[in-house]
Amino acid sequence: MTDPTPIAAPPPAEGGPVRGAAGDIVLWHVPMSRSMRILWLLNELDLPFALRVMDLRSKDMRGAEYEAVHPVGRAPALQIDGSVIHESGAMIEYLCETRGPHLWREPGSDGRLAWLDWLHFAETIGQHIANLTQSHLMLRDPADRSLTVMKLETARLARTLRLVEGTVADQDWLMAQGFSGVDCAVGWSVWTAGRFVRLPPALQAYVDRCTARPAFRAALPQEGQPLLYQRDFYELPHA
Ligand SMILES: N[C@@H](CCC(=O)N[C@@H](CS)C(=O)NCC(=O)O)C(=O)O
Repeated sequence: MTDPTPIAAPPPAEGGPVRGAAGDIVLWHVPMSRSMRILWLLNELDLPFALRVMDLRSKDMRGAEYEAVHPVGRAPALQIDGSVIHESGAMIEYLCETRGPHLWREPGSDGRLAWLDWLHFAETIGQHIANLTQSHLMLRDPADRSLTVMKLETARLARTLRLVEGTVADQDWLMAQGFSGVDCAVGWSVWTAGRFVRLPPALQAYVDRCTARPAFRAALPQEGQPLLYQRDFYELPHA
């Protein structure tokens, strides 16, 4: 990672998306959120980039500066090659395609289908994480939470993990040939899912392999950055 100092966002192009200088990569990042997938991958690829850190609980993501980059106000956003990508899966695919073919599976290649499936399946896991994060952490008044929905989402999250477990029980990484970009997508999902469900041994071992990677560790929140999750585990509230 190069200079982590915040840099000014490029001004909005007239009538079009925000455009940075070609060659500049800027990641808009909420520590521990889905944007960690991208920070991890950028570190794996050892690419130069600038990091803009935001706090999900502050007005950072609703301010005019970020609105010019991501009008929907979600994280991550990746400014790259004079354009903006607004979806973490698309960022992983584009970064691997253009900067890390060894972590990609190109169309027509062996493993392409599985690689693509894992990339998108990361968000099947991610949607339940988002729902549980909202219920456990974001709602100010606990009375607004639905225990039924929380139980359902916890069970649905646990079920999604079975697909990953079935694969990483027999091999270290999602692709039999070794670590690839989809491990950044799914690995973050499983690591975060572990705050809401107890991971079975094969999944915990997979998470341990992910977290042992220097590039993963470099993507963890740095001193003074806001923590999205304050607890290792969020128990379901009692009825
Ligand atoms: N599918 C999108 C989801 C983006 C997303 O919803 N990110 C969350 C953080 S993990 C967010 O920005 N939440 C704020 C909000 O929903 O207002 C992706 O993977 O990039």
